[in-house]
Amino acid sequence: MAREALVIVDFQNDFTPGGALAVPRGDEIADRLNELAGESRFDLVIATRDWHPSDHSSFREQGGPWPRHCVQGTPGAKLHPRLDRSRIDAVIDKGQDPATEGYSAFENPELEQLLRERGIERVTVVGLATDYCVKNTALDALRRGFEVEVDTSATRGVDVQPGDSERALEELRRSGAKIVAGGARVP
Ligand code: VGL
Ligand code: ZN
Repeated sequence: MAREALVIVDFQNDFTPGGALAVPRGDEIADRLNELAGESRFDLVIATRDWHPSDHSSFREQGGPWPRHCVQGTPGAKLHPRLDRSRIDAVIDKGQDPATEGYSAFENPELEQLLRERGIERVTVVGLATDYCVKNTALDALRRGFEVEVDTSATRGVDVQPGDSERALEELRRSGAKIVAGGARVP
């Protein structure tokens, strides 16, 4: 069996209801994330954090598209309190570079290093947001030669334009990712 990692993308306060850049119903995935993180098929469970300097180029004040969010060290940048930290083996921060959007967690080279070190061949990508950081992290994983699965029971999208998340999943499917809707229990 291929060695497998779970990558939980940006499940942080600012991306959940009440946060600065709330993903609609973003908090709904908490239980499913914890359930996945406890599955024995994962040899490694990683949580990523969007971790911006306060003058990041993606903020409106700097001419970017987003309200200020996930500023390093602020409460909004903390992992969501309902994420069971005891199941997380490593936290990888990204988005520090003021010059890039930082949508892909692979912008931090530590992610690939850790996956290679542990002999991971397959990654399941979940978290927030489907149409930005989940999408770009999963596409980068494919480009780097990993088998990629995205479990839509544990992702939610921003959908600035209606259908963005559906289109992101379609692009991922075309690029070679396996899209599953896990968590459904057959009675
Ligand atoms: C994200 C917008 C801006 C994400 C991060 O985590 O999907 N989206 N920064
Ligand atoms: Zn961001």
